[in-house]
Amino acid sequence: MTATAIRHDWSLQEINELFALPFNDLIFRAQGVHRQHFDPNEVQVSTLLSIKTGACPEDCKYCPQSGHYNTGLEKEKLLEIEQVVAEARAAREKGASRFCMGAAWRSPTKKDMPYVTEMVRQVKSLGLETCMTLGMLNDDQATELADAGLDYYNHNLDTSEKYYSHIITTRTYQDRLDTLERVRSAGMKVCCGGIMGMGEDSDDRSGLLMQLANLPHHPESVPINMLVKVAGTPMEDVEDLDPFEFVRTIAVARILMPNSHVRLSAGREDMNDQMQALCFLAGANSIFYGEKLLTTANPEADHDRQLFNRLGIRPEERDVNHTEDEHEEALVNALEEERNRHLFYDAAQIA
Ligand code: SAM
Ligand code: DTB
Ligand code: SF4
Repeated sequence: MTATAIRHDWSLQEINELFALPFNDLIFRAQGVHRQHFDPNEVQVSTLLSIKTGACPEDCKYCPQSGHYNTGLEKEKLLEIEQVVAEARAAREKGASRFCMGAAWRSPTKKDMPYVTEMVRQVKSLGLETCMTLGMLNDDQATELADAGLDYYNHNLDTSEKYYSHIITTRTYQDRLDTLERVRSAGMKVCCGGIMGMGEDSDDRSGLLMQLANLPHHPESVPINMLVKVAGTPMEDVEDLDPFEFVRTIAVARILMPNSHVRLSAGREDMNDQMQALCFLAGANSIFYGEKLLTTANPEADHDRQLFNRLGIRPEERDVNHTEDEHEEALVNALEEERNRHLFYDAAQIA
């Protein structure tokens, strides 16, 4: 078995061809890639906290926090640092290894920065990895966050470039790409993905994955969200996506970005255990853990613990920032182990 090449030059046609594989072949291939790069029985666990809720000036049609729609959400000012740290400590006690703080902002203001950087410092001092999602950043803000020790910045592209203006009109795709570039240049790890089931077509799902996979560096973390339909948003009645199409999206993300953590992100509350197991089989190896996402429900932590036990999945201790060389070495060791154990057939046979 040869190592999966890390590519940044995928064409839409190649990606569409992966999506079009018979389901079993696609999953087999994705699982093969997954086993070359990760322990297949480990899943990274993050907990989310909304540090500033609602009244967002952006008009993202999926979002309960946009001030453009009436979703009945109670808005909140930026939380006190002590409250954020207390929530982070509680998440750590429950077993999270990363704490993600989200704000309903278009961008942080100058006045917000000392608060959010202090949150990073204090949450990090608990031994947790830190992630923030605060909207668009300028160069100085990206540097300030990196200097505070922020590990990850989440900034989703959400969908393809072609479908973007159907979903959001208050910013452009290029705005998003610019922030991603600033986050990278400042030295932080990138968390970037999208939402499925927003009425997009299959080219849009391929187009999003093409954008992500053809970035100069793959995002370390790729959240694949299933739309949570919230009453009052323009997307409340959008047609359901075929769940197998969602699983396929995870499988293709796994194949295109072998070293990235692919997160089975929002939408698990509406998925049964079997569907989630299929997503793990397709190569998802990260989840949000804890009863709440930002403003909507997530499965009970107890239920997730039981699901992990039933599937023999262990929470990943910490996300280690492997270089591509280290991955290469880890890969050789993992392959050797697989060969010795005769656990898996050569996925390349099907490729
Ligand atoms: N305001 C910042 C931004 O947009 O980057 C950070 C917070 S925003 C809520 C983070 C991400 O949550 C969005 O980019 C979107 O992908 C996801 N999201 C928001 N509402 C969602 C929904 N109803 N279903 C699934 N994902 C959603
Ligand atoms: C991501 O891709 N999904 C998370 C996180 N990154 C910030 C947010 C999901 C939000 C779902 C709707 C809500 O709870 O408000
Ligand atoms: Fe605001 Fe982010 Fe929601 Fe868009 S996704 S409305 S930017 S909170």
